[in-house]
Amino acid sequence: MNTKTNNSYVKTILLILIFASFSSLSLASSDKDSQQFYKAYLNREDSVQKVDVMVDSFYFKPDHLEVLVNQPVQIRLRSVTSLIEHDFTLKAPEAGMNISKDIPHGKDVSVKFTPTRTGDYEFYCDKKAFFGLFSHKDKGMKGILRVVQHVSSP
Ligand SMILES: [Cu+2]
Repeated sequence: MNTKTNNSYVKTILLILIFASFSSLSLASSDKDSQQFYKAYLNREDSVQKVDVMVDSFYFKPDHLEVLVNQPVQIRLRSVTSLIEHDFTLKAPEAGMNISKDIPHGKDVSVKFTPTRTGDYEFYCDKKAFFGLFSHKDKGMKGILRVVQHVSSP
């Protein structure tokens, strides 16, 4: 009697796990299909490329950014989270970017840097949640900064 109950319990757990892994797989693939890179706005007066990014648990929006190489970039990170602190981390010193900036909840924080090499660079939130059980990055709080060649203006 007891073994039977245990078996059905195990089966239920297995089904939940299988379903969970399938649903996360399909989510990941649909994300890749709909990748669109948001171009930073180049301010002609100060030659700074500017972009606003919304920050919440657990995402950046937009999370695919495109900027020009060898031009200063300013990302304004606007936290709309009510309790949790996030950060903006981008570790690519070979491309002139070595950023780790805390974003207190509900605050606006700006990061400024100049990418010196083209390519795709991952940025993410390096904070941990639930006593280090998972990272915000694991929950999807990440994105891609695409650095492209300088295009001549028409
Ligand atoms: Cu975070």
